[in-house]
Amino acid sequence: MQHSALINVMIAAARKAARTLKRDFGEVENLQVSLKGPGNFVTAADRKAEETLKTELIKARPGYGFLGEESGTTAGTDPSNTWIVDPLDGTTNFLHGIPQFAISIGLERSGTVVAGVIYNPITDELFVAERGKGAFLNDRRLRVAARKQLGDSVIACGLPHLGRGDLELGLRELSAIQSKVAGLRRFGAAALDLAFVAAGRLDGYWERNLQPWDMAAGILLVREAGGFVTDLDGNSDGMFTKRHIVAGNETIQRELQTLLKAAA
Ligand code: 2AM
Ligand code: CA
Repeated sequence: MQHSALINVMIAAARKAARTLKRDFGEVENLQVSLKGPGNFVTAADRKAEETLKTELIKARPGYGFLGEESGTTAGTDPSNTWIVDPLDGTTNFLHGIPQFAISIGLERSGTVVAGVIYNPITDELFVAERGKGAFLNDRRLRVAARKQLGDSVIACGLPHLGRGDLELGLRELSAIQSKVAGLRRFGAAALDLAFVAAGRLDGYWERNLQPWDMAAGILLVREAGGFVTDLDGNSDGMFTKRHIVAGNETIQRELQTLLKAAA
């Protein structure tokens, strides 16, 4: 598969950071039995992965700005290009030895995400999208699922939990959706949830309280796979400011958005 030079830079950075992340994940699996748990170790793994990504991406494109979950904003000399990076999406899964986590790299150009790479080091699944050029899993072209009935659909969501989010609202949203779908899932890694929508594994997905680095690459993947993404109010460019998202094919996305809006 021939990718652009830009995508090759992103893939190389992701693979490099993934090598240490994968090694650290093996260690985390061993630490589950210790009373203290692997908390500090995971924080260090997360930071190390972001450092690798930042170094590699800035080396390849020196002027670009950088926004990372761990290090925040680093301005570049080129104000129109910014990397939006999550070195470890699905931190809680990683911490518990659950192999559902990923590195997510997006490139925002003049307010639009134009390239995205999401990589799960454990499954070795590499999701890639470039604006106008489609979405791919490893070398296979991706299309969102074609299901038109919510009753046939498997939908993923994020859920409020201890210390995060509005639990009552989360319950209202769940009860609005769960009786209408073939299955509800909660995987815990937003970037992979979006990648799964792009791959047609999930028919739809929604979540609140997300950050731009959780969503940037995934939004492009879904759209390049023919899907639709908006915030929960139905705006197609409000996700980064409102911090919520709903994705799916045209029909399922609209139906989910309408039901969730009514439940809010
Ligand atoms: P993270 O693993 O990088 O923190 C889980 O519902 C999803 O929400 C994950 O993609 C997780 O990303 C994201 N998320 C964003 N902010 C979070 C927070 N403060 N606590 C837990 N998950 C968060
Ligand atoms: Ca994240």
